[in-house]
Amino acid sequence: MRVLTIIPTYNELESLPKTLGRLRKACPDVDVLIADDNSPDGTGDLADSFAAKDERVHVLHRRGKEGLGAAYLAGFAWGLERDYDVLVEMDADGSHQPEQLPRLLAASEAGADLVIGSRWVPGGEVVNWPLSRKAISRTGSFVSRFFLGLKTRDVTAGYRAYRASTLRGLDLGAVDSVGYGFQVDMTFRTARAGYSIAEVPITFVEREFGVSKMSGSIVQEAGINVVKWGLAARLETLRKKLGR
Ligand SMILES: Nc1nc2c(ncn2[C@@H]2O[C@H](COP(=O)(O)OP(=O)(O)OP(=O)(O)O)[C@@H](O)[C@H]2O)c(=O)[nH]1
Ligand SMILES: [Mg+2]
Repeated sequence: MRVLTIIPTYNELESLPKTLGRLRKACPDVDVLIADDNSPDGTGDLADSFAAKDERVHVLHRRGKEGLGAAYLAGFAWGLERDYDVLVEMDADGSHQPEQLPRLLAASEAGADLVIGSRWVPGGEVVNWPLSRKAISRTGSFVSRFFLGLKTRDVTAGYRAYRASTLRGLDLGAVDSVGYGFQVDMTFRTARAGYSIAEVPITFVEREFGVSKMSGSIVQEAGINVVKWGLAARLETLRKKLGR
């Protein structure tokens, strides 16, 4: 199984070396693609210096800050072109522990079309989050489950392993959400296309360094979209029924 881990970065000068070092140690056979959006702090140059020393590390330089979703879509395209079997999403900030990647990969190898590293299944946990952030995350998953009819417990989670066949089967060109909404959007598309989704418990650790890119507007965008997608899907089902 050829695995590519995509790490999107925007101003992660302090975090990236730690995360990359841990990942290369925990999973030496896994290739890495750093997708940098021309970080003003020079994360892209730092990524280049790692790539120059390590043939398993690659860098995708992007024009400017276009959001997490756009960076992942570009990373998926890069990996699919190169025939990787599994494409992993991992934050640069240490929230997704590289030492737990083998758990995700085991579930992927066992056949799950999408594996989600989940905070909200038994055994999953969050370290260093205030109650307010936990509430936002759990509410986000609850609202998404309710409106989108999903069974997934952690719908907004960003630590994931997609089989290449799953990504190939989705219309990725139609995905235009950024931030939080991207993960919900992708979960919904995966479930609707009939692919299997497995959740494995992870310990999510809040970032130690750098600045959060989470904002009220990202949460708002995600919330509005979830309601929109849910209604559109129900309308489509209804239309099909009436058409018969
Ligand atoms: N390439 C790229 N990466 C991004 C962008 N926005 C965020 N990221 C990266 O995506 C990952 C997750 O972003 P975070 O800022 O940690 O978002 P979060 O996890 O919701 O919030 P905090 O952990 O509280 O900061 C990190 O590796 C970021 O550097 C972007 O516009 N472009
Ligand atoms: Mg983070």
